[in-house]
Amino acid sequence: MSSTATSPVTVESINPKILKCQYAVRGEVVIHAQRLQQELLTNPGSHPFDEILYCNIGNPQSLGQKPITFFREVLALCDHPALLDKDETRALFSSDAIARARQILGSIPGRATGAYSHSQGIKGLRDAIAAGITARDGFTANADDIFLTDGASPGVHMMMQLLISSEKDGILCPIPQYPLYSASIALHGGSLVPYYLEEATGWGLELSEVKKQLEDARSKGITVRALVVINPGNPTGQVLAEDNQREIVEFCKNEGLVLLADEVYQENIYVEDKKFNSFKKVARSMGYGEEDLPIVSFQSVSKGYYGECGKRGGYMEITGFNAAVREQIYKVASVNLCSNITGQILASLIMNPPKPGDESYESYIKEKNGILSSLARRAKALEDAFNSLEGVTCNKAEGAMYLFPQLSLPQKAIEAAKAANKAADAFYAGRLLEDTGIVVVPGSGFGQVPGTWHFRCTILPQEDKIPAVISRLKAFHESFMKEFHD
Ligand code: DCS
Repeated sequence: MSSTATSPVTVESINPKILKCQYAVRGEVVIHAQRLQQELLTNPGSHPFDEILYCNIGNPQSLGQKPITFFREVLALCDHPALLDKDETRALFSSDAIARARQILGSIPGRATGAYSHSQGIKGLRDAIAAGITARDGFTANADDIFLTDGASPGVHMMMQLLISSEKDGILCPIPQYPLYSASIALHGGSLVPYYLEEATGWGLELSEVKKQLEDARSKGITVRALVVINPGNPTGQVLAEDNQREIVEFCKNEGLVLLADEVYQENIYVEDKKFNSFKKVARSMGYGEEDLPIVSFQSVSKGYYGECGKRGGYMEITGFNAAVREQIYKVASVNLCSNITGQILASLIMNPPKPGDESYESYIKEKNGILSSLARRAKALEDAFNSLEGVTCNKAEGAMYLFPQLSLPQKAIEAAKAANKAADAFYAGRLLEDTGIVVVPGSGFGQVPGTWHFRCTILPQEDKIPAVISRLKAFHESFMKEFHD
């Protein structure tokens, strides 16, 4: 089909909400990187680097992180149950993986991992997840509150779909934010009500700012329905203190807001003085029950030390909605039939890893701690490197998988960006890519205080590659600053 004039579908005729939706994590810089990668393949030596290093996306296994053995053993056995009847299996798989696979298969009707499940997910797996949450929080979780999803993303979309009827419905979101939120709000036709995280206090969440933005939105006739909190933060990496979380819970309760708690980085904390607390736990420890406020917690198999992004597993735990609303949420889940079963099994495993005394426990802990301590070292090395550059300041990555340094760029660079019709940070990211093969995401993709420039860089390249990444970054930055010196 070449004639666009007669095409029944044109960019002008498709849903304008799709045109409005943006997702920079796989945006222009990344598309350019893929082009360069192709050029390197067909014409080696055509660029000043021999590989593209994707620091744009939190996709650990794509950069060489190994999966956790126990999780994969259980998945393999569940997917091919005939292995359980073979003698060799006992030599190849750990006894607790075999026992877990048997237990999981026993909870799946007909042991059929190729069958659709209940639309919230297999009941036995939801029981296991609820038990994992109870052990984590010290407050009872309920399997009926768990909705298993293909990664956290579909859960977020489902909640936006539930809460947004028109642009009069607003969702309070942190800025900078992970652009799933802005994209999903745009797709569902709502209004993003921004609250700015304070960079000077390590990306602090100031309640006075949230209040101000809520009032401002209300004065414009927007009904604010929910508050999104990403903890630990993406792209900002901060971990909220419990006092701060209490204030947020209190605020949501008083203002009648749904608290959408994105807790996918709950295992990614790299500093001794910070600890993960789920919002539900904080609310319950304040004495608030289900009836006091609705809370949705999102969790994913893509993050943590497991990084199983491609398996598409996750769940949302929904509390504080009345029965009639829950029925509607269930109905929407049932339109999608169910999430994939491998992802469901994995979600139950990350919430119930091996325990002391299990055959896998020692090797599991070694793998887990190895990954987390390496991530902490990589975060610190990159943070120090960014802070050593002229005109760059970078907050600590207390958690998550990213650094979000601020760039003070010379006026000439800002003008050159304008002349190229680009935001200054997109211009910088484009030049970084062309000079070094390193792919980062410009700050504009996450939102930032107007007039400030940032980029997001993951901490995920394997540890032995970090020195080379740092020296390439440094050399590029120095020559960029020299080129555009005022
Ligand atoms: N919430 C946050 C805060 C995330 O960072 C991500 C993914 C998700 C939800 C959804 O992930 P899943 O659907 O895989 O569970 N993070 C993206 C990012 O910033 N880089 O890689 C993906």
